[in-house]
Amino acid sequence: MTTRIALAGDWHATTWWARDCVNSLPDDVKLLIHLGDFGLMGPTRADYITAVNECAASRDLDVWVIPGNHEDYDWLEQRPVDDDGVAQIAERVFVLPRGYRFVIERVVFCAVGGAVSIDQGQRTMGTTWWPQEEITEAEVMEVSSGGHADVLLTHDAPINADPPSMPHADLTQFAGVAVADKAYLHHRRVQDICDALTPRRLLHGHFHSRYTRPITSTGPGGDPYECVVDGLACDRLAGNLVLTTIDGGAETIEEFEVIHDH
Ligand SMILES: [Mn+2]
Repeated sequence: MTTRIALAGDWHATTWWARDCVNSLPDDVKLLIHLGDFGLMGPTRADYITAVNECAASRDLDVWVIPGNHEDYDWLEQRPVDDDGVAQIAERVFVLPRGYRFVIERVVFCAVGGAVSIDQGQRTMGTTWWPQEEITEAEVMEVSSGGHADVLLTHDAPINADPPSMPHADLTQFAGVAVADKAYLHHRRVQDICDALTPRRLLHGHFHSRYTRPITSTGPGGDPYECVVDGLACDRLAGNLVLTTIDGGAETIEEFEVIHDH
């Protein structure tokens, strides 16, 4: 069997973009996994969730969301979850908990959302910024204890990927030393999870930039391993969406251009 799924970077509750993404997909794609900053804003953006759901339902497609940092975690934590911690927020829209594992065509995936909002100084806690956005040390331990996964899906990037972002000195200037340090510590935590799971591939969002970079690091027991890191761009940009073909226990990624003339 061959299964094709879509992976998307940040949408920031941009309804027209989300619609165009879903409507552009080939008919055989029945699952879109979103890598965070989807725009989970609860009742304040119920229109967006409804629009994505209707679009997905019309194409018989499910949307799985890995939360990012710009999501209303207070609202999210109130959603009922199933035995695996998955919250169904609409008929075709599901939110995955940190450390959620699933298998498609013998490829083991692990999803771990969360990142640090570097502009939290300009935001209001509980209204436009939520401290639950961060992966905690305890969560790093818990996710790591699950052992190897083939593909790791995150919102933040592992530090070894050196994602296109502000250098620490510039970030300190912008956000202050405490937030800059927190952001870098968070990249380190994603790297720690990566080093425990030793995936051959990691895909993430958050940096609004499409890039591919092989990294080397050290797994459990001190053995070196290689991982190909893919960052996806955000809404309105090329490189926001990729297709993944999974066949015979292996996955291949292809670029996908969103069509806007439906
Ligand atoms: Mn983000």
